Amino acid sequence: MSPKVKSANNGHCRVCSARITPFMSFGRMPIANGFLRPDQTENEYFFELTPAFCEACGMFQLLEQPDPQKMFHEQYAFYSSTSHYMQAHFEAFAHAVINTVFAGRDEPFVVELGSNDGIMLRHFKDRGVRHLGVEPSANVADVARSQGISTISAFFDRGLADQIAADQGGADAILAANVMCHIPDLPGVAAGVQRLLKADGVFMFEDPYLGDMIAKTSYDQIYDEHVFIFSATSVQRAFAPFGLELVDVMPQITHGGSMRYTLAPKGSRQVSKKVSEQLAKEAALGLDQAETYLQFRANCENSRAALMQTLGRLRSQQKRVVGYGATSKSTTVINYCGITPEHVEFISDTTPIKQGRLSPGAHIPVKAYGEFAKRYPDYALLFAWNHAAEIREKEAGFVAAGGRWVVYVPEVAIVS
Ligand code: JHZ
Ligand code: ZN
Repeated sequence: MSPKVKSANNGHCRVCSARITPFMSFGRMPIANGFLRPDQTENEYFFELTPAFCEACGMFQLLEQPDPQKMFHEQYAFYSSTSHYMQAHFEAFAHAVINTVFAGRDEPFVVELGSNDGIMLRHFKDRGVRHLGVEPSANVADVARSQGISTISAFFDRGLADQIAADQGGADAILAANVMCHIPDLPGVAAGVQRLLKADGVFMFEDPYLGDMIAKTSYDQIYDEHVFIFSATSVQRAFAPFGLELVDVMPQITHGGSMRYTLAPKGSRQVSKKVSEQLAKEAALGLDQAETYLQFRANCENSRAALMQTLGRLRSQQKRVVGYGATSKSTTVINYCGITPEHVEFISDTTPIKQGRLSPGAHIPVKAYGEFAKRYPDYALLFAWNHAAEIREKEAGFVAAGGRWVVYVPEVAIVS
């Protein structure tokens, strides 16, 4: 293991402190969103990506995670608003909160953790709702501020919760999307939420769901930023010591299968029967069994072998293969499988900050979308598979021109 990174409490669960051991290693990994300028390749940072499952509390987590400042900073490469579908998704999330949680409340106050470029908070702002975004990555926070969305650049913890509560009062709702699974000190955030939430407030967050990842072998959800992959079981147990009860769960199709969790101060709301149903489903899926993760490991190895066999064959046939979407997830796939610029000529991505850079670890060039459209390749390797519906609709012309997609979730296949 790299000496530069700390393991989780020296081999103990980040939530319950029980001893944990990794069930596999994805090997040496760079920062998933660490797209490099050509002059930065020499000092690239690596760590060992090792997932572990805590048999005591059921939390799926990384043993090692790089320092947060290495991942979230003034050059953070992921802007939430790059997908039209995600824009619609967060508009619907905001309206659901306004129409249900906030119905009948006087001047409700909403706080979003990890508010990125304001993709969700803008809908509260537009409706005149008092809001505050907490976003440590300064560049994306600036985009939100420039649109009039109140945002502070900080990491959320108990101390910040005290400060917000003192300055602005308690929150009617605390929201987080694709954020909670990024924060290693989950108990610290839970303490902050407990402090900031009003007695009748709700805490709602959504993240990629462990059940989907296991069912689809979508191991690319595992990368430096995702220190946890949650289940209803692990969420319920992690927040209970902070007086927060899991009162509802709602599956989402976003990010290849996510779950929205609603928590509230214990006893303040009725617990939906969907919670017990989900817990029973998870037990039936074996999400609390160590053997499930050994099978997952075998599935990852098989997926890797099948993908490299396909890419190797296309390479020997001298086909042009281009990656579609320089996702964070692709960093795990590329580096775990051993994909090189020999297999994939470049990766097309619409995010300006990623263009002209090299992919983390394997140094595959990232180019603007125009390069893809200008001269279609024979095959496009769909790294942004979670946006498949949106992308395949948009790229009907690529398929009509004879192009084919290489996909690897849930299985490696070539599709049109
Ligand atoms: P996308 C990020 O993961 C990072 P990523 C983060 N850690 C997280 O948890 C999840 O989001 C929520 C491009 N693209 O959404 C844009 C096109 O080029 O799968 C993006 O760079 N053309 C916070 O990075 C990337 O693909 C398109 O048509 O895995 C998509 O990244 C579309 C739709 C996207 O998230
Ligand atoms: Zn634990």
